[in-house]
Amino acid sequence: MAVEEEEDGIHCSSSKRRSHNRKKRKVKKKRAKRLKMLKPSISEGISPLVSKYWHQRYNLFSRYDEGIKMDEEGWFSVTPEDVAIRHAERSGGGTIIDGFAGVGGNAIQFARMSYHVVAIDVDPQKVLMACNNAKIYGVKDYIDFIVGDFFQLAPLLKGDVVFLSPPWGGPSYCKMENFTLDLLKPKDGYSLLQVAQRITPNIIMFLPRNVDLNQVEELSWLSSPPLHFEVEENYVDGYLKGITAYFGDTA
Ligand code: MGP
Ligand code: SAH
Repeated sequence: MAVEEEEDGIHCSSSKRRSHNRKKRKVKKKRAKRLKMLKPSISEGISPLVSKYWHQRYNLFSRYDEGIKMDEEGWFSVTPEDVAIRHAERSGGGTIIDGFAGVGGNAIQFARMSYHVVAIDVDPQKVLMACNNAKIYGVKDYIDFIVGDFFQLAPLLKGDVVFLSPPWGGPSYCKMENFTLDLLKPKDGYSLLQVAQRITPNIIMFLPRNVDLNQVEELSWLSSPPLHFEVEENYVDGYLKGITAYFGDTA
């Protein structure tokens, strides 16, 4: 005889309860599966800070699922793939010095256009990740990876274009209403452009969307005569992601 029991405020017999529990388990399983699809897995090393970028992972690297590697700074700093493609298209080619290469977002797109890339990063782990990521895109052989400080290496380098996407001070950069060039790391924008100009006047800088545009234009006046100059807004899925300044022949 079925025993009537009260569970969760619902009256049910033991057989009804079994099927009720089965249904509950199924719903739980489905919910867990859905959450797995929506949430980054802990085994991927995704911190709460990185989670927002993880949701944009295919905009960052369309081949993300093939084994792309990034650390926390890599996640929030990598240039979205479409923007990096744009930078590569506008660079004009030759030998590109990527002074702050990170996990390789830009270097890979320069290399995909068969340009020779010198990819520098001060962090050896980033260079390893960039190298891994370049392998996934099949362009490792176009890139010379160097672990080092761009400011120290610049006087020794030769190249046709210098690409600069330095640290902006972390994701809190956007809290600033007006991002001034002294906030760039490890040195301000003026020092950065001056050092890069020792290599070539053809310079591309990827900067925060809230950057002080008057200051960016002033950078072109560091040279006499002033460098050709142009700025561009870079959107992904309708969202403004950053601003690119083009100097010299890239403008
Ligand atoms: P974001 O503003 O932190 O993200 O970075 P998002 O998703 O636009 O934030 P939202 O909440 O405002 O919508 C946007 C893009 O800027 C990133 O995808 C990176 O390409 C670039 N970026 C962000 N940071 C903090 C850096 C940085 O320090 N250095 C460089 N070179 N690029 C950065
Ligand atoms: N464009 C890159 C992201 C660059 S983030 C991409 O798409 O992946 C900025 C990088 O500058 C970080 O990886 C950081 O390690 C590196 N960096 C900081 N100081 C540096 C220096 N003095 N010389 C070279 N690299 C530096």
